[in-house]
Order: sequence, then structure tokens, then C-alpha cells
Amino acid sequence: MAAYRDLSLNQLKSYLEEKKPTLILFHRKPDPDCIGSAVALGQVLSELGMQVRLCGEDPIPKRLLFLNEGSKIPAVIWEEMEGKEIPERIISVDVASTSQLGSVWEGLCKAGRSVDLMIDHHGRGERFSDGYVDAGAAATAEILFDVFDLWVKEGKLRSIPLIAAKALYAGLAGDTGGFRFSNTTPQTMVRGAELLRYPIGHDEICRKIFECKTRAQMTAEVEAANAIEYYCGGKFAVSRLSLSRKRELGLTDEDLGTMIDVIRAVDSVKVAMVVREEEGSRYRVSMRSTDTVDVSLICAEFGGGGHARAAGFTAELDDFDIAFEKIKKEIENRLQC
Ligand SMILES: [Mn+2]
Repeated sequence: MAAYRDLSLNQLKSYLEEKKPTLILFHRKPDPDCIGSAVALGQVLSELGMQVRLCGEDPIPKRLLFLNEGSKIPAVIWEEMEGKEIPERIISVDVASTSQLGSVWEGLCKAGRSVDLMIDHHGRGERFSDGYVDAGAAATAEILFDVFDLWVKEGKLRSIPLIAAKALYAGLAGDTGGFRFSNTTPQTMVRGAELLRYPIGHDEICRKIFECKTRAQMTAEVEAANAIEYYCGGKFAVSRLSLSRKRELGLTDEDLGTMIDVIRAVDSVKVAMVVREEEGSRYRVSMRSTDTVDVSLICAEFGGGGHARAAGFTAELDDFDIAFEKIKKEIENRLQC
């Protein structure tokens, strides 16, 4: 395996100061942190006189489009890059593995290119370029805040552009569940507080991220609640959504992201899991832990990853029940039930 370089914060800052046309990549199934980080970095680099473009396998989801509102930075999916010149510098934000880049990674490989720098906060994952990876940061947005803050203090930037400040706050709030999750540190709050000095409208940001849902999303949450199965005396809870049921309910992937939150909310639950059947015997599994069980270790066994308390994997399995029995046994061992 190639040895990749770990940059210091100052090296990261200098690297970003190099005036180069830049492609900023975010991960598939985008969340507020990856979109917020991409938008914020894009906005600031463009303010510093660089040409920027954002790109991911999936487009920015409708519910997060407000983060890029008012920005002139184009956000495209990889297909729209096809045939166009790929910018000189490629930076990924909030991406822990190449599989999270999906078709973007495949396209880059085909074009003989790769990622030049990864900026991320996932402790477990797969290094695929030089990078700045701080597993102690609750969000990638925290890392970018530090860089922008240095630029402001040095006078390179008059202030953090409002669009970027909003986007960073969304990233911080998103990955900490509104500053509630265990990953929230004193530094997270300090950075959040600094961003509140800007007229970002944090109440509206949080309402859009956490409270607003589409009717389809509500349908998916109701389905998650109705389909709950309890194991291990209620400590382990699972909801499954078959492909046929998903079609019957008229749901798309974008509607399903919060199903896991419904299950996690049950008071007895220490480990929550949502299993979504996809085309071609593929299964997409999300796991959450409210206790000491490190679900990223379990997901890693199936080629996935994430954080100790929030992880997932997608796998092609002939028989999901075999995998499920294995997962269940591991969780039962870890929860001692
Ligand atoms: Mn993140």
C-alpha cells in the first residue's frame, strides 16, 4: 500500500492557498457535513480567486439544496464531468473510502487521475491520498473552520463568507445531531459559537436539517416503527424494508435516511439497525449504537465502516439471514445477552 502523507494544519492551509482550479468531491448519499464542507470550501477558494466545482456520485439532495443557495459554484454529478477537462487539483471532503466516492472514483481512475488530498474526520476508513484526517473532529466542517479562521486572522480573508459560515454550521450541527451526540467536544461548541457571530440563522438551518421531512420520509419512518423486531430483551432492534415494500410505498432512497432514528429512539435499544434490500440481492445496512458497542467494527467485517456509534455497509448477499445471524450473535456477545 502506498504511504500517504499526513499534513499538519499549517501544511493543509498552505496547500489550499495554492491557486489552482479545484474539484471538490463529496460522498454518496450526501449528508449536511459533506455538502456543508464542500460548499464552504468551494465558496472560500472561489473568494480567494480560484475556479471551483463540486462533484459527487449523487446530486445535492433536495433537502440540502438550501446550503448552496446564492452560491455561484456549480455542483455536478460525475456524468456531467464526462468529456470535460478535470480540474488540476482534486480534494475530497468528509470521504472515508473510495467506495464512498462510487462512480466518481471509477471515473477518475478511468481518466488516470486520483484524489490529491482528502480532508476528513473518520477514524476508520481507507486512506486513498495524502490528507488531513482528524478523528477527534466531530465534523469535517470543524477542520475547515480552523483553516478559514487562520486566514481571517492573517487577513487573507476579510471574514468567512456568509454562505460558508452557514454551510459549516450545518456540517457541525448535522454530524453532532444538533450538538447532542457524544462526539461533541468543547472545541465543537467554540467553533459553533464563533459561527454564530455571523447572521447565519442557525434556528432555520437546524429546522431544515432536523425537523423538516417530506411526506415520503414520514411514510418511511412509520414503516420503520411498524416493522420493528426486538432481540436481546429489547436491546437490539431491527427494521427491514424489502424492495417490494419500498416500491409498494412509493419510496426512493432519499426518503429512507431517518428510519434508523425512529428505532434508535426506543428507550431499551442499545443497538439499532435498518436493513434495506436493493436491486440485485444487495443490502444496505445502517447501524447505530447508544451504548458501548462499536458498530463500525461489525460493519467493517462486511466491507463497510463509519464511526463507533454510527456505521453502515452495503453488501451483495445471497442470503441475508446468514449475515443477520452473524451480526446478531456478535451484538448479543457484546451486549452480554
Ligand atoms: Mn462528517
